[in-house]
Amino acid sequence: KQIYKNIQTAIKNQQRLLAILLDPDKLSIADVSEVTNKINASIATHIFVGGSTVDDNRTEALLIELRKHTDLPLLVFPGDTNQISNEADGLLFLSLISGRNPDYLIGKQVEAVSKLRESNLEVIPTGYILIGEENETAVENVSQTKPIHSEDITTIADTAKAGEYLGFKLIYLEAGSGANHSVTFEAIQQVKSDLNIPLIVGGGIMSKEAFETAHQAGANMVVIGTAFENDLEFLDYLETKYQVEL
Ligand code: 1GP
Repeated sequence: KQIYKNIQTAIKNQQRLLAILLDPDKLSIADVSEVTNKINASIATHIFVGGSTVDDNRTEALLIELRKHTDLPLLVFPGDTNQISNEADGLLFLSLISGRNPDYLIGKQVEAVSKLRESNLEVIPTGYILIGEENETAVENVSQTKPIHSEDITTIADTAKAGEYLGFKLIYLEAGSGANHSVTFEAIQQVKSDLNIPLIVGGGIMSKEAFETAHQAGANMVVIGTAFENDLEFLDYLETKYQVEL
């Protein structure tokens, strides 16, 4: 159970982390080899697997295939308890702390326990904060919760800090998959200035500039899904994996 420890070490060494989000509903098993070749050659450090709604068993089948093709840590990023699979290395154990729906704060988590008890997954408690306009994201739809408005930076920062005080090990600022606007520089910076746990930022990161901005604002890990889904060359633009030391 090294994933969280390795994240902390990477941050200490000022390494930028990048997770690629793969949606089992969109990625076919036949394409895994090509997709993982791209990921393995890129600066990606983690693979997240999940989606707001995924048919039963597709997550597990994808994880089994991914494991054949990559050594990167595989983390389930579950939209629901049916996505929990022992074929991953770890699980982001999410609580949607921007919302006020008890099902997504604690209900689903209790439901997940019987599966988790029998698994070897590294369970990483994650405070999940949805940010943006109303009626924009699948997360909002599925969870029936409102996002925190992107300009309400105080509430965003206070929610993240409350997550830290509650004992979450990660905070994840989420603009929603395919969002038109990623989490703003100001929001990330404000959250980070006062947070002592690693910060993940994702949703709508569609360009190298957006990736750089999120890291410069203080994100420790950036998550990219849609941009890579749309264009398998996208990761090539970010940075080369092996930099020449001068
Ligand atoms: C969604 O943060 C992730 O949960 C990634 O979003 O698909 O917009 O990259 P994108």
